[in-house]
Amino acid sequence: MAALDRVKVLVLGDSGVGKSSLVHLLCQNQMLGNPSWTVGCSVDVRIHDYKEGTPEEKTYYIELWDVGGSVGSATSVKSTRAVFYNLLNGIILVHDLTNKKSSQNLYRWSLEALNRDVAPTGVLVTNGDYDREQFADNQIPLLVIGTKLDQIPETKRNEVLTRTAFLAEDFNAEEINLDCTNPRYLAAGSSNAVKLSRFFDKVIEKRYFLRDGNQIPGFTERKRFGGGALKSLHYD
Ligand SMILES: Nc1nc2c(ncn2[C@@H]2O[C@H](COP(=O)(O)OP(=O)(O)OP(=O)(O)O)[C@@H](O)[C@H]2O)c(=O)[nH]1
Ligand SMILES: [Mg+2]
Repeated sequence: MAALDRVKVLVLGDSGVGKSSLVHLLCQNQMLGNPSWTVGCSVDVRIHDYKEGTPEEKTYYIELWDVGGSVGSATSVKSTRAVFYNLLNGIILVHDLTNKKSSQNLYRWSLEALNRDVAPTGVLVTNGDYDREQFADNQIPLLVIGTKLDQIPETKRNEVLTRTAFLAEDFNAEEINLDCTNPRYLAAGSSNAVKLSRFFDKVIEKRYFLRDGNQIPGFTERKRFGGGALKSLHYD
């Protein structure tokens, strides 16, 4: 591939919520035919036109890091996952609209990736508690995506969508709800496609156009800097 500037976006959420299906849809524009559990992490790339249709238009690679959601929160497992969290520029939080627990767990996923659950010893801790204040100063753009909309009966849609709107508000994020097996939900020009494009623009803008960038150091770098204030690092 030609050398284009790129950004790294993590795709996080519980096992089975549809992360791999979503990434396939985003990068290949089609349904993932034979999904199987993701072990470790797999990366796919989407080409994105930043500020499309304006004089500043420029093409970027969006690396989507699909981190397998299986296994729980044992310290060793979380430390292993932390490898993937280095130098991230954005996070897509994925939850299954038919599974409330997967929505609640997004707080944990985001705190884990944003390194907000690092104990003073530098060990990633298991902590089910979350504090909304912890997102108040977050500089990493977040997008909340609810999957399996097709599995929600019409009669329940309002209730479910009200719940997810509150969730997205907690993260100060836009939300998209869709069926990952149906490319129509991200059709060009649709409101979902516009939200998605706006999110990627924001990620690129923070990474390349704002003075301090938005990358946060990963686990190791943070230790190196003494676990103090977050610093901006460049990874290319
Ligand atoms: N009906 C429906 N099924 C979906 C949707 N999204 C995902 N699925 C199905 O849900 C199952 C799990 O999807 P995956 O994409 O493998 O889930 P994952 O989040 O990558 O799971 P891990 O790799 O284990 O973390 C698959 O059978 C998908 O076809 C959706 O929006 N609607
Ligand atoms: Mg997967």
